[in-house]
This record gives sequence, structure tokens and C-alpha cells, in this order.
Amino acid sequence: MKKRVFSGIKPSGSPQLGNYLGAIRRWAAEQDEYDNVFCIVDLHAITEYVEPAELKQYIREQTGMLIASGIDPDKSILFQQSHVHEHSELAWILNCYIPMGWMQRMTQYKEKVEEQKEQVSVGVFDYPSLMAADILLYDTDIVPVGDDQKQHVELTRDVAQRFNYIYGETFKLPEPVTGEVGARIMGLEDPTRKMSKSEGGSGQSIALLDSENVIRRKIMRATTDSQRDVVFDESRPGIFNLLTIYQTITGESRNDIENRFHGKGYGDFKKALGEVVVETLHQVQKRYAEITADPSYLESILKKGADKATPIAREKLAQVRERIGLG
Ligand code: ATP
Ligand code: LTN
Repeated sequence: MKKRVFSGIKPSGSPQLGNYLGAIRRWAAEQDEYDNVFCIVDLHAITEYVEPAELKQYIREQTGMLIASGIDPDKSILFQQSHVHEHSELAWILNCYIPMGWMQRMTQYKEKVEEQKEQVSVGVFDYPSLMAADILLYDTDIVPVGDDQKQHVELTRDVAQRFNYIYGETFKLPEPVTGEVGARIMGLEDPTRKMSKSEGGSGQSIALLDSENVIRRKIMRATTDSQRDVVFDESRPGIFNLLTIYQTITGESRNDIENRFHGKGYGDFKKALGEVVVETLHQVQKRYAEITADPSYLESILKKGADKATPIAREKLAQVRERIGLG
């Protein structure tokens, strides 16, 4: 039997290069090895305000991008979180087994509190519980995530263990798996913050749907430093990040890349990087345009995905309810 993979992506903005290199591309490449469940986590997206029309659009973009990047909806289950009500019900149940202290230690939550203070929503605080529900409903073995999400998967394991301890074996303990290269693509303007869909100015991230010119321009303007050598030096976060993007896309070794750009300056390297990124995204964009030409196609995919996910989630939730005494 194949191991089950579960992963989620938030429709909180237009998908960006970090999502593609750190997550989507790998999900697609490893699709045949696993039994996959990919979820557009719309209930996670609303933990921070999104305009309703934009949310709809982002859900479409995210779904279209996954398919354009090679996720095959006949091989993998691809669905929208809120279509399967069991996710929110299990999240509530798990809430009752998660101590406040565990949640208060979550880095992502702490960062949001720093920005938003008391205005931070209860949804942001409770986010990891819903994420744990997503994962645990499907007897997940592996959760491929970027570095930023590891802590949430650890919390998922902790609450699963606690529940199993009280009520007997119910949940499988998932393993977080991060790629070695590309697990954390940083922003172009501020390379000390990660590239993200929802944060930073428009020059911070490369959207997967950015035009060729915009991609080239953003890369040419990316923050570097006053040195010249194109080398992987972690103390120079700007050029280090650009080199990491290059390495992730081409799969070449650091040595080979440094040799290629030996004696050349940042400008030459940025031009080459622009070409590589444009080339990669061109394929995805072409496929995306084909998929979205039929407006009902994505809806029908999500409907089919929910039909496949629901019986799995329903069975697990019924077991949980029974164990607790709600059944
Ligand atoms: P947001 O800006 O709303 O926080 P995000 O762009 O960080 O969104 P998510 O939807 O939270 O993206 O994450 C989808 C997947 O992409 C996750 O597996 C996440 O770890 C990965 N990911 C997100 N940003 C990066 C990044 N900069 N580098 C590598 N992987 C990333
Ligand atoms: N929190 C994740 C998105 C997410 C997820 C999940 C990832 C929600 N539920 C379940 C893996 C498994 C994020 O921000 N990237």
C-alpha cells in the first residue's frame, strides 16, 4: 500500500514562486509514489480578511495552478476544505484536547500578534487545530511542507498522541517532510522575510501568473549588496536567496553554479536567473490558460474531489465521535 500524503495551500493571494518551488512542484513530481490528498484550505484563508470576490478568484487560481503544475485530479484527491464539513467539526473536537500553552508557542501566531496585537483573530490562534484536523482525518503518513509549517505538524502529532492515549489508537501520527533545497524561498525586496502570497509589496514575490517582463524586472531589482562575487554566502541573504532559486530550478550543484558565474557580476547572474524563472513558469502559465478557458472545469474538479474526500473524512470522524461518547 502506498503511503498517504496530505498537504494544503491557502487561497490567501495569488500563488507565488515559493509555493511552487517549495511545495507544488514537489507534490506533482512525487505524485505516483504516494496516495495523495491536496486541499485548498479556504477556511484557513479567512483567518485574515479577504474580499469575497478575491477569495473566489484565489480559490480558482490555486486549483488551476495545482493542475497546471502537474497535479492530476484523477490520480490525486484535490478538493476545497469547506466542502467537507468534517474538517471544522474535528477542529472543534481537537480544540478541547490542545492546551493553550501549546498554541501560544506557535511561531506563526506569535508573529501575527506582534503585527496585529489584540486585533489578531481567534481564527489565527486556532489555525493549527484546523490544520491538525485536516491531516488527521485522512490517516496521513507524510505532510510535505515548507520549513514554516513544521511546528504545526509537530503540534498535530502531539494532539494525536494525547487523544490516542486517552481513547485508544485512533489517529495515525504524521511526519513532516521538507525538501532540502527550496524549503524556504525568501522575498526579493527583503530577503530576511519569506516570499509569501499575502505579505510584502508586489516586488517581494514573483506571482506564478506574472508576465515575463514583470518577472525579469522584479529579479533585476531584487535587493543584493555592494559586493560582486556570485557565491553561496549565507551572510549575504539577497544573493544567497537568488542563487538558491537558481539551484532549486536547475538542480545543479552549488559548485557548478559558482563556477559558471565566476568573474561575472550580479547583473549577469540576475539576467540568467530571469531567463530560468521565465522558462519554468512559461510552461505552467500555458497550461493554466488552457485549463481556465472552460469556466466550469475547475468547479467540476473540486466537486469530484469533495466526493472522494468526504467518505474518508466521515468515517474517521464517526470513529472519533464514538470514542468520545458523542456517537
Ligand atoms: P501566506 O502568505 O498566506 O502565508 P504562503 O505563500 O506562505 O501564504 P501557504 O499557502 O501558507 O503559502 O503555503 C503553501 C505551501 O507553500 C506550504 O507547503 C508552504 O510551506 C509553502 N511555502 C510558502 N511560502 C514558501 C516559501 N517562501 N518558500 C518555500 N515554500 C513556501
Ligand atoms: N498551514 C498551511 C496550510 C495548511 C496545511 C494543512 C498544510 C492547512 N492545512 C494541512 C499541510 C497540511 C500553510 O500555511 N502552508
